[in-house]
Amino acid sequence: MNSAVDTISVARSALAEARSAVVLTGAGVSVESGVPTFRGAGGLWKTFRAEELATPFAFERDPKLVWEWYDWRRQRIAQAKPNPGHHALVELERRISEFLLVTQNVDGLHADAGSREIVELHGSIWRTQCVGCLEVRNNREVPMKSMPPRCRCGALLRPDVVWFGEGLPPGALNRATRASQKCDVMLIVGTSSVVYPAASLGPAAVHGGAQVFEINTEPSDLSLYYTLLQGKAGEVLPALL
Ligand code: BJW
Ligand code: ZN
Repeated sequence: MNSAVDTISVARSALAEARSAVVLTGAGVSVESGVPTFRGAGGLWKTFRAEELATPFAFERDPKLVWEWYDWRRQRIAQAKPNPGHHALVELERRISEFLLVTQNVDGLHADAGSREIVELHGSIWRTQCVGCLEVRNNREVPMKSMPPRCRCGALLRPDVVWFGEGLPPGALNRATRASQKCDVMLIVGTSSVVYPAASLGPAAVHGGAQVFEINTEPSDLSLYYTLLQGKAGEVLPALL
């Protein structure tokens, strides 16, 4: 018997019987849409790692450099369309009465696909926040005309995302944590599970008694706590329906 197919049928049955489910996604779910991941092959921009650019210190030191990275990513994401993995999660939401999609991604592709109950843990690349007056605005300008961009009040604008050392939006983290603690099934899709507190949601679900399945092309840091369905999100997620 093919064990990968077997675990897929176990996951499919668990989802069919679930009253409540949480799906946690990371950069891997958008790879098949052409959006690069942060870590591993293709995870570097120039010679920088995410840990060097996604920080308030990097922005303070060199806002233009940090904006060049975001502008490059915004251009890639602007051309991206949701893939079969994103679409399968829309259908899953339609089938399960209590459903929450928790994403670490800032690309907005889950909403583009039609998912409705979404918690964005790390913000959105399509909003800016003024570091002076703190105003948050939608911003779809691609490429950015002035680098780094400035607010009407004259202060610098930053991407409205969560950088290392910054707190997650408290409402978002609370909602994600509560749902994870009480769900019947959790799917963890396309994340290396190295960034906290997002990575703690899987263990919270295990602790609450949920069946937790991980969908990833490679084992992650926390795979031994979950049932791994190894493969591409765009192929495995549709197979779960
Ligand atoms: C596929 C695939 C396919 C490929 N199909 N799969 C506890 C322990 C240790 C450290 C900490 C801790 N608690 C807090 C920390 C500090 C820190 C942290 O976690 N550091 C670790 C790196 C060590 N966390 C924070 O600072 C957080 N804030 C916080 O905790 O505040 C309170 C506090 C402050 C100060 C001190 C202590 C506490 C904030 C974290 C913010 C993360 N921000 C970023 C940038 C967001 C904006 C942007 O996009 O630019 O979020 S970093 C980056 O990593 C981004 C991502 O959302 C995040 C996670 O990455 P993800 O999604 O997992 O992507 P990859 O690339 O890592 O993995 C892709 C995966 O896909 C791989 O596994 C592939 O195999 C797979 N894959 N193709 C399926 N087709
Ligand atoms: Zn301002």
